[in-house]
Amino acid sequence: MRKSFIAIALVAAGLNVSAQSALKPYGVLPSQRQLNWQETDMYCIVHFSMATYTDKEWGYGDEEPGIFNPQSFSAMQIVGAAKAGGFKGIVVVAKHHDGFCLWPTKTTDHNISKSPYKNGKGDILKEYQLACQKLGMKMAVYCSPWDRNNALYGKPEYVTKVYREQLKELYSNYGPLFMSWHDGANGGDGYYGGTREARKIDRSTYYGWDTTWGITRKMQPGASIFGDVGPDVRWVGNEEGHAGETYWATYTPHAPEEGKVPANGFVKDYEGTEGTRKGKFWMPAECDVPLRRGWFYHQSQDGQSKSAYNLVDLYYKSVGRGACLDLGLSPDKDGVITGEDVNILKQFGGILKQTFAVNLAKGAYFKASNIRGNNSAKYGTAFLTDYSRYTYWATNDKVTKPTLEVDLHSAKTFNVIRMRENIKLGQRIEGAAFDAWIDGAWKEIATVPSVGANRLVRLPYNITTSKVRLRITKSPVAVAISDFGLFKEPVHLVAPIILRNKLGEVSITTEAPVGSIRYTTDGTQPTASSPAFIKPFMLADDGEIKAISLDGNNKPSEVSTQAFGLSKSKWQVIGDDAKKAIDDDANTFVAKLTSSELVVDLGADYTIKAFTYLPRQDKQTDGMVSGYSWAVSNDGATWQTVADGEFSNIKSNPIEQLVPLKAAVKARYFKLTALKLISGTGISAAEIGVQVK
Ligand code: FUL
Repeated sequence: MRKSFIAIALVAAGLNVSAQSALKPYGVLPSQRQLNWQETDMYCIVHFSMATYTDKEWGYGDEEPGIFNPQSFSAMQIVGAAKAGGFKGIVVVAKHHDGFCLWPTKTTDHNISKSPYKNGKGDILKEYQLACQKLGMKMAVYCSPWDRNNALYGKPEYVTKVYREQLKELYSNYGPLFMSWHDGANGGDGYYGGTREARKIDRSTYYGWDTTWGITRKMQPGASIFGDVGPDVRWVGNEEGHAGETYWATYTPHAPEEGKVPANGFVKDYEGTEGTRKGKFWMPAECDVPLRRGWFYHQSQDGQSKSAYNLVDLYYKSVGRGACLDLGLSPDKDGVITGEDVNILKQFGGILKQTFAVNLAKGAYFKASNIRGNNSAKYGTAFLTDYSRYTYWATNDKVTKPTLEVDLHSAKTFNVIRMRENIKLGQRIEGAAFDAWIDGAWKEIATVPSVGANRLVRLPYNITTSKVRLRITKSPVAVAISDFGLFKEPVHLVAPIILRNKLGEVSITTEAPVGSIRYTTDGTQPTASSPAFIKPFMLADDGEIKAISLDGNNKPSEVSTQAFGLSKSKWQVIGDDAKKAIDDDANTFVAKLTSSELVVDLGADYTIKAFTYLPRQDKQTDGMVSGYSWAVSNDGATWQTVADGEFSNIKSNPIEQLVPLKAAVKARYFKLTALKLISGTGISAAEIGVQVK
């Protein structure tokens, strides 16, 4: 009698008396090692090996160990630079596709003990391990399955006696490892013990991954295994460093069906960018991207590293969408990160530190439309700002579209919103909106299609308000939100944008008004006393322009750098209409289906030092050149081939390929011939060019 009276009274008071049981997990869930990986947020992958010395992206496997001889290799400098950037670990490329092992392995002679480094007593992996221990950084290894040096590659013994043994050595001597990184570039031509041939393997069966991963699990149980399709961490499908705006940590990978491969050949890669809603596996994405243009150090790419603000942008598009960021670092021939790259990392780390130092929502009054079972002690909003990713605010089972009002007590200015789900209970939310109280009314300022482990909304402008509201707009089940934050990015001066038109005129602009723009054309860093940019100027030859913006107090922005080849204003494409390859517009491209040549008349004789090839930029691969020959002529009739080779890794990282010629050559015509394509027939190109200086 008395009991039911109380119940009626509570219902009348609008309170929920139905006891809510513990919140049920939704869908597939992360393992403990995946949670540990997720919390790493950002780490660096370091490419330093044979290709550093041969100036290539992929070594062929015939490199002499004698050329590996860094004079001042410093694991402390490299790991320290990553740490200053806010990264929490490094993945060491212990063996790249060329097969050279940076540790004294027993599995092959092609290793560091045969190099002059420390008189054959060197062990780069050990040096990294000690540096990581000293600096409190996590360590992981990348051991390329594809080995262009090994005579056994392609036979079962390579997997059982070489590759797995190499992994065992790495696992037993250099742990604890937080990841074991397995890239997907497999099979093709190589040295293979001197046979110099192409070897094809069946990617799905050759490596016997189940057995290999059994070894990883046993010897490094804490290591998350990265592969194109997991099993613990998937590739995001591009080497540009971003996940999809809609991003699911769950994934059902499937290989393209025979005969149904779309023209781009990238079925699973595209799917990796967003993942699969209600996917079969918990398999979050890693976004890998090099800081420089390529993964290895190339002097020709000095001055072209991503700026700190480029990295900030990528951070929001990777970590800010719930994935992890893996930034490529490339020590130079001496064995250290260049001063320029060190500074960029430091600046990037500083910006993030400053941005996330103060959560402006901490101490706010949170008013939730529903709290699970009215049990604030267990499911209340206080957990939103306690810095734990796993304590959370939850709603009743039937409440899937709750709102949360955040009263900041006074006006606060922010441009970043952070929100996290407790992923131990799965990825649940399928849509959320954010409102700000502006001029006496709620105004929607952003929406997101997914949340997961981390969601950062970066507004392009500051909002000043005393009240913010979160609305969950779609969720199949009750929500479990572990974090809510508001932050403000430090103000920065916008670096200028440098462009050259078809006539060869350079103009320099900024997105926002600045005090002045200063520039140089001789490769030196611009300062307040460099020439001011007033009007467009001619740059007919190739060259490098550097520019800065200055505010009213002469405070400089970061430096923009733009390299240009010989101006194409007087060029003509011979044979047919392939003008889009010489229109100085990276977004247009030519795709010839029946001929595999592009021929250009430069209009006059030039002494050519290098040529460039920018593949199509539309994410398609038909006609994309991976093997080339390049010839010159003085009359357009007799040709001399002056270069041939491969554009390594062009499919995954389709950046401009710069090929310096062995000796400069005087010519009026050049011809690029595609000898090998990623897919399709003929040849395609966004731009082709030459350098004459
Ligand atoms: C890819 C490789 O082919 C590239 O050379 C680079 O190592 C990148 C991180 O992974 O699969």
